Amino acid sequence: MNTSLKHLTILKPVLLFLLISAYAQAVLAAQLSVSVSDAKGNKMKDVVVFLEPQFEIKNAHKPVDKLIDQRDKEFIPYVTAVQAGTSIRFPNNDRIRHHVYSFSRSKSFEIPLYKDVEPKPVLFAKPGVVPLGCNIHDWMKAYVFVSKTPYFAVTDANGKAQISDLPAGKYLAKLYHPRLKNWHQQQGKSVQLDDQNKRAALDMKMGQMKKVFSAFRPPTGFGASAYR
Ligand SMILES: [Cu+2]
Repeated sequence: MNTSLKHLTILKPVLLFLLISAYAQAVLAAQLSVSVSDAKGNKMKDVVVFLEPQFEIKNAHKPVDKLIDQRDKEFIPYVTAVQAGTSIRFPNNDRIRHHVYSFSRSKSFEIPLYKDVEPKPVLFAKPGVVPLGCNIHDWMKAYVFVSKTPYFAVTDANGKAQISDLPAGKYLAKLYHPRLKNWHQQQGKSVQLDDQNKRAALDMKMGQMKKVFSAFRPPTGFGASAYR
């Protein structure tokens, strides 16, 4: 082996290390924690916190299939956020039949009455909001927020959401909730994530809220509900 080749052999691991650290820096994997409350300071659950990156996304995640359950004649969860291009499964875990549908502009679909056999997953390709209903049980309501970007999370019962694996850069954080008025017109809160700011936290307030219609759910065991 001549000397230059020998040098290369020694240098290889060094080069590899440098390459890996350069890549890790570009990816950064920062984390943003967001706490959401309403005007009175009450913690808000089921709020989608979504980030609009102010840069071009390079390493886009491939969406993973999601699931919206049907149990005790309710959709679970009430609010689901997915990236555009995600398929959602709608298993029915009740002993009675459901008929899932939406007339949304983002995704209009219908899964006619079904019970034991899980229907084919439904693809949500277009960003927007997709309200779900059941043709049999009027009170069954759920919402799918279809996001343009892969950076979002839904707040838990304590009003907290955490978005992880974020590349370095500047973002606008925005909110969606079925009761939030004019959510698509909000300015958002700016946040910069980099090596100096890898773990950021934001407090966000809900804007004006509206009432959403919810149908009466008859008590179980009475009237028609006993048979449905
Ligand atoms: Cu139903």
